[in-house]
This record gives sequence, structure tokens and C-alpha cells, in this order.
Amino acid sequence: MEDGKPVWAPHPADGFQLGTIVDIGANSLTIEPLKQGQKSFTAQINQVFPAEDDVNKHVEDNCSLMYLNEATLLNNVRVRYSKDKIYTFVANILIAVNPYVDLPKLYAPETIKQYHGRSLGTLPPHVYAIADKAFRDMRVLKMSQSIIVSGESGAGKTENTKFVLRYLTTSYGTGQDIDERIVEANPLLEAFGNAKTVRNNNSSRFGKFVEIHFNGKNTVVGGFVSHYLLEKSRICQQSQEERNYHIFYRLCAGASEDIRTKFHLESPDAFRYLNRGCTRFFANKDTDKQILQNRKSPEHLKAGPLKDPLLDDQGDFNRMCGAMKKIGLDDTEKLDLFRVVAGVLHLGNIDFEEAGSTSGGCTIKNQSSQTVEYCAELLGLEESDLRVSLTSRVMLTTAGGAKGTVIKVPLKVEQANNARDALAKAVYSRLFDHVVTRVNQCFPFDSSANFIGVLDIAGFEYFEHNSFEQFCINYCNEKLQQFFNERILKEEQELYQKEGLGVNEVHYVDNQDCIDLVEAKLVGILDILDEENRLPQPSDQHFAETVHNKHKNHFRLTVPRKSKLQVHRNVRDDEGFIVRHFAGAVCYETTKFVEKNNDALHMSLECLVSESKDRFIRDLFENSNNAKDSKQKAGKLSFISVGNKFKTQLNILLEKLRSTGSSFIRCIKPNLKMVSHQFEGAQILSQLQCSEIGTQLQLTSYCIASTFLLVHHKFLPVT
Ligand code: AOV
Ligand code: MG
Repeated sequence: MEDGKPVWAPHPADGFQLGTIVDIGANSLTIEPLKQGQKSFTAQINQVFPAEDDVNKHVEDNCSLMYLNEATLLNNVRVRYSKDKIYTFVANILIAVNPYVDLPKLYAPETIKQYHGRSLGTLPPHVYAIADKAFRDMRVLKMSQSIIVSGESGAGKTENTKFVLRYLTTSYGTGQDIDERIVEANPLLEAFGNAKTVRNNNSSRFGKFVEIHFNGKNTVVGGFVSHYLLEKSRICQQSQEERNYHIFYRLCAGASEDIRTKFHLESPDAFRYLNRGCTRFFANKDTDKQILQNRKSPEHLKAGPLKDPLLDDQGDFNRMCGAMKKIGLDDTEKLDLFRVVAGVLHLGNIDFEEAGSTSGGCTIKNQSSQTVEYCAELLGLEESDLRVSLTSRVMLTTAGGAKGTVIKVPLKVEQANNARDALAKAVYSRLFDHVVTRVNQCFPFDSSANFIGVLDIAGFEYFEHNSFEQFCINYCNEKLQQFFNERILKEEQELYQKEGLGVNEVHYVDNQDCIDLVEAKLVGILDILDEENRLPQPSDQHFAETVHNKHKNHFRLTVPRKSKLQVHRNVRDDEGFIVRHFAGAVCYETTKFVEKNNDALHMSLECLVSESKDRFIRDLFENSNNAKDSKQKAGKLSFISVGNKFKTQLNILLEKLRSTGSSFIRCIKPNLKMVSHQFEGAQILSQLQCSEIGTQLQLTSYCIASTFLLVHHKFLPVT
């Protein structure tokens, strides 16, 4: 850094600020901010970076800046963002900042045409450029490709994924149904798998890998969607200000009078599964009072108190029905879906109270009686069977030598509530599986030469309280990070060594030890959890203790007590563990890990639904392996591991990714308020830092110094 020249030094809100160095210490520098009236401060030497001469200049590929560091990257992205240029390349990685405003020109059909067949770098950075590169790589290398879209919740992964799908089907489709179906499958998947959260009004609560398949002539022939880990807890309960899956509200708001009567629908606030998360929105108190007096009025159904001003449930319902039609779902299939959704809502309204007798059990509350009837009717069950299955469970006696006798044990109120919720979760998640299966039938293909897959899966998560869901998603991100390291860093480094470029070794964190900690056989956290699930009396505390005992001195694992952060220290050692991830340490609270890791319904409920009179419901549960030999198995602890299923799926996914060429899109959320034209530098910087783009930059600077080889040379076949 030259004397007197401006530098970038840390700033708490903006990430970096311009200043000049006025004093140099052993490890720190004294900086005088360029902004008038600001006090000088000290900063660590390794956090101060040289600035470009013209800080208002921006470049399309960050690698063409004079100084490559995280401060100039942040500044470049900032300047571009202020001009609605949301895409920036870092070599061949695309950075996409969420504009939070429609940019119709950016995605217009003419723009799609422009990018057709054009090499990376010849046109401004765009998600279309990445899509076209994937296509050209597939064609030239005769190799399947994958596009990995990452970023935190609300960063724009799903929107960019949709742009990729639209681009590829528009540019390289046959112009027939199949192209449209690949695009129109999304509204249906989103209706059942997306929900409003505090971070995103349309948050995907499942991960997906969408493959577009091509024939030998490189024309679209079909598609395939794989899905991962639908968030099940949301079906029964949502956090403050959050909602259940869109479909519930849309059905209540948009269904025709006929369907409404048939499925006994009311406004969302009449249903327990909908009315406990989102706070009520009173746009106009007076009209709302009137509406409340007449809860079933069409106006209320359209604009009930649970109506979110930011979401148009009725309009979305109509759009969703349009999409269903376009992908070829007929009315019967549509009604099958809606009937189950309504059934889940009524199931949620069933209440229990202590039974008067001394049995210690419970009965269904009187006012729920019609609810039970509706629920039984919609799910094709005998009302009396439903009552019995919700309030008791079958067990095998082991006492008094009468081993093997099946008896009915009454459930306590709390247990019955849990049984009801478990049934609702099972039914809805099977329904979601069915929706994905059905979607896949819309774009079938006999054979394909290659595919381009787009991965849209939640990025690294770190909340105040982290549970099993965060654990799984962060484990997934460790695997993806490893893949990224392998692809971008190791391969390039090896290339330079081979070509004798004398590039210094680039340091990145090898995270195999962290992955092993989670997935290793027997000693990995997932297997320890499964082991706990199989115990006669599993407990979350015992699980946490076992994890700590098995990994006493593991670099990646610590007890919450030893944490520097106060919030973690409130968690007792037998209530959680801290994992040091590549992106930071996360404290997982193990409460409910055991429950969340089990996909099995208890026997009485499993039998109930698998013997439904309704063929659609029966089919949803047809493949469940524990329905068979139910008598034999009754009373045994049934367990289907959620964690290990995810591990298997993830390893299949990674095998697939490793067999393809790959491109990366890194989405960035510009602010927490979800508004346009607001660039919160510090927050964005931390997103850039935990994506290893920093390391990519370091590497790129070597390349430029060698002026020999452009970093993207081997990724850019001349096509
Ligand atoms: P995510 O997929 O990354 O979050 P989304 O793709 O759903 O995030 O984006 C969130 C919202 O940001 C969208 O609903 C749009 O309103 C807006 N948005 C994102 N990208 C664009 C764009 N290119 N142009 C205009 N608006 C955009 V999550 O699924 O929550 O992890 O779980
Ligand atoms: Mg999403």
C-alpha cells in the first residue's frame, strides 16, 4: 500500500470505509477516515486493503480490477447494484444480488435471444450467461452439467433457478408442451412447499435438484425433480409472523363455493394449523369487525384477518390452478389434492380433554365432533376408527407371561395431541411427495443423452435457536462447500502446478473432518442419533451426552458451556453441542432431535390411513414399509431415520454433481428489510466471506500477477 493513497478499512455497518493510513504499528494501522468529521481509529493490518484509484468505477468481471480483495469486491458489487446491475462475475462464478424489484428488461425474451450461444464475458454478467455456458459445455464436452445456486434465505436462489429453467427451455426446447411444463411445475411445487417466513415471503421449505434432459441433438426431451427435506414442523406450528404452506391459505381464499361447501372450508383463522403463527392484519378495523361477524362471507374468505397484505392468496390460487392445468392435471386430481389439504386442516381442529373415568386417558372434545366427522369424511376414514386411533395406541403386552397379546393403551391429552400432529405431518408430507412424483410424470422421457441440473437448496443457517433442520441443512452445505473446494480450488491449483506456474499454495479449510463428524459410520452424529432412536426409551439429553462422550477432543465439536457466546452458554451440555462449520460455529439444541429424526407413525395411525376407503389416501401410504405385517409389528418401536435418508440422498446428489461439469451462482441478500436499493455492506460482506469467493479472489490475483493465464481459461471452451 502506497503512502497517502486511500485504503479500505473496516466499517461496522458498511463493511468497509475509505481512509488513509496515518500511523503504522506492529500489527495494526491507524486510519483516518476520508469522510469529514469522523475520528481516526485503529484496524488490524490484515483487515485493511488497497483501494482502486477510482472507487466509483465498476467492472463486469471482478478479476479485472487492479486490486483484488474483499473490499474492492464489495465496492464493485455495491457500485453495480446502485445502477441495477445485479450480476457480477468473479472469474466464472456469478454473483447475483437480489434487486427486490422487478427488472423486466433484464429478463425479457429479447435478452434471452441475445445470450443465445454467446461465450461467457462477451455480454454483461447474467444468469442467462451461466445457463448458456452450461449448455455449450454440455454440447461440446458431451457431459452433463450442474448449476449450483447458493445463498441465504431470501437471496434469490429460487428466482434465479426459474430464470435458468426458462432460459434453457426457451432457447433449446422443442417449442412444445414439455418446455412449458418444466417452467409451470414451479408454481405447483411452490404452493405446497413454500411459505412466508420472516426472511422471505416465498421461502422454499425444501431443497430441489431440477434436471432438464436433452437428447443426442441437444434438444430438451424432459425433466426430473428430486426433492430434499420438506420442513414438517411448519404443518402444525409456525413461528410468530410466519405462515403455513401457501396452499392452505390459497385454498381457503380461492376455492369455488362448491368446493368450499364440499370440503367444509372456512376462513384461515378458523383453523388451528393456520391461526397461531401469523399475526392478524387489520387493514381497516371497522370493515374487519363486520367481516368477523360474518365469518363465512365470501368477502371474509377473500380478505380475512389472516390475509397477508403482501400476498394475494386468491390471485395465487387462480394462477396455481392455471399452472396445474398447463402441466396436465385434470379436475379429479386437483380435487384429490385439495381434499387432503382440507382434511389436514380439519384434523388440526380436533381437540382432546381428559376422560372422566380413572383410565387416565382422554376423549375428543364435544365441539370437535363435527370436525372429526369432516376429517374422517375427507380422508376416507371411519369416524369411529379415527376416534380410537387418535386416543389410544396398540401395544404388545410383555408382562405376566402373556407375551404377544395386543392391547389398546389409552393416550393422555398431550399424547393424543402429538398423535394428531404426527398424523397431519405424515399425511401432508406424503402429499408433497406425491406432488413431486406427479410433476415428474408431466415431463417424462424415454432416454436422454445428457442433462443440466440446477440445485436450489437452502444455504448455511445460523439462528438464535438451531435444531435438527439447521443441522441437516448445514451438513448439506459442508458437503457442497467441499465440492466447491474440490472443483474450483484444488483443480485449479493442480493445473497451475502442472503448468509449472509457481503459484503459491492457496489455503482453504479442508472440511472432511467436519463431514466425518456428521456422517461417519457408528461414531458420526447421525448414526449416534439413530442409535438413540432405537433405544427403548430414547432421550435428547442422552443423545447429546453420547455425542460429547464419543468426540471428547474433536476439533470441530465443543460443549455449549465452553462457548464464548452468552446465548450458547444458556444451553446445558446435555441439551446441545456446538459444531465448528466452515462458515462459523453453530450451537445446536438437541431438544426434539429424536422425534424429528423419526419418520414413522405409530402403528394404530399407520394402519388407519393405509386402510383408508379413499384410494388416493391409500396410495399415498402404499409404499410405507412398516404398514406391512402390522399385527406382527404392533407395539414394536417403529423407526424410519430421517437423518440417514437425507445422508443417502445427499451422497447420491454429490455423486451426480461429481459426474457433471459445474457452474456456481452465489446469491446475495442486500438487506434484511427485503426492500430495493438498500445495500447493507457489512451484512453482504459476511455473505461473500463465507462463500470462499474470497479464496477464489486470492487465487485470481496470482493468475493476474502471472499475466499468463486467465483464471477461466479451462472453463471456457471455444464454442
Ligand atoms: P431464496 O430462494 O434464496 O430464499 P427467492 O428466490 O425466493 O429467495 O427470492 C426472494 C424474493 O426476492 C422473491 O420472492 C422476489 O420477490 C425477490 N427476488 C429475488 N430475485 C429476484 C430478481 N432477480 N428479480 C426480482 N426480484 C427478485 V429461501 O427459499 O427462503 O432460502 O428458503
Ligand atoms: Mg427458495
